[in-house]
Amino acid sequence: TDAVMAKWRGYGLGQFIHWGLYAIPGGEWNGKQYNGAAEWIRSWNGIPKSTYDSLIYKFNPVNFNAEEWAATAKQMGAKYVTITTKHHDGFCLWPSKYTNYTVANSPWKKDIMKPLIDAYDKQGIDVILYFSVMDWNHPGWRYDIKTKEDSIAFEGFKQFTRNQLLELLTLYPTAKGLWFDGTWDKSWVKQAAFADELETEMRKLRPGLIIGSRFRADENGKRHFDSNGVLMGDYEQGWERKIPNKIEDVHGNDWDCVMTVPENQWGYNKAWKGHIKTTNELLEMTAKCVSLGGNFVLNFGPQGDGAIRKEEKQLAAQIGDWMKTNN
Ligand code: JFZ
Repeated sequence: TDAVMAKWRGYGLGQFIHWGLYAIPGGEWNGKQYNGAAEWIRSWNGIPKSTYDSLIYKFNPVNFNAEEWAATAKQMGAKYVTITTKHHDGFCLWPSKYTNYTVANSPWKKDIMKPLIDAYDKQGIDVILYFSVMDWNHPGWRYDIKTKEDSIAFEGFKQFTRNQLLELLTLYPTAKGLWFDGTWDKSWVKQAAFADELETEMRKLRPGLIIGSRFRADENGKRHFDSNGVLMGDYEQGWERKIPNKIEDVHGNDWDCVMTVPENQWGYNKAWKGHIKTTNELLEMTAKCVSLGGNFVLNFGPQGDGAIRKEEKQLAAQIGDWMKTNN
């Protein structure tokens, strides 16, 4: 892990990819533009589970080109990429054998993670797997555990989570680490002992694996330190759309800052909402993060058809031009 982290510290700029079924509606439902992060459309828009889940039958990204995604990251000067293997909706971009809710059962049929990881590997760009523990598709997932029935269901969910993580680490051995999300619910926060066990298992299976601190996030989604104030994870995942002001703010920890181009949109949104950050603003953020010892990870939300929107391609090219001349 030390050697992998030594390399991680030198990344500087990274690319984040949010891609899944939510890219198909792209922030719009029944002709109405919805006011929230596009990847949360099912939840905030009150879309019935069965209606949302049937988006799987529309997942057929004919313009998906893994080489092009990796080339865009390369052009931007990104040294690593974090890709959503599964976001909160539970849809898996890999053919997991632990659920039917995967690419394998979409019209596309094929694995998305494998060609992506191969393409990024070929460009020399390291891959980190984003994984949401919260899973709106799984029958055993709970916000909170109140009844005996809840706890039985949640035990099944824990095994499912364990199986999926070990599956990912087995299927994609070149991935360097994990970026966790959806760990803030009461149900998960109370599973510290299980998380310890699972962490040991993951590290045994994949020596050198790096694990983000949000694996242990508390109920407020805050960065998680143990009772001695030691960060629980190899790097701090707490800098979300915000940048530390001074070096003291990071308490000597490794950290990454993940950032959106519009205000708070991670998945593809047809409408580019709120203030759209300019290339200069993004470069300034990159420089600030790097000067404070962190990595800056810029989010891309590819379209439902698999293409990268032109605004993002343009940003990647402009950032890349600056990176080339200013290293
Ligand atoms: C989460 C997701 O809900 C969101 O869709 C996206 O994937 C983002 C990268 O992560 O959103 C969060 C999680 C934690 C905080 C804020 C937004 N936080 O700790 O402030």
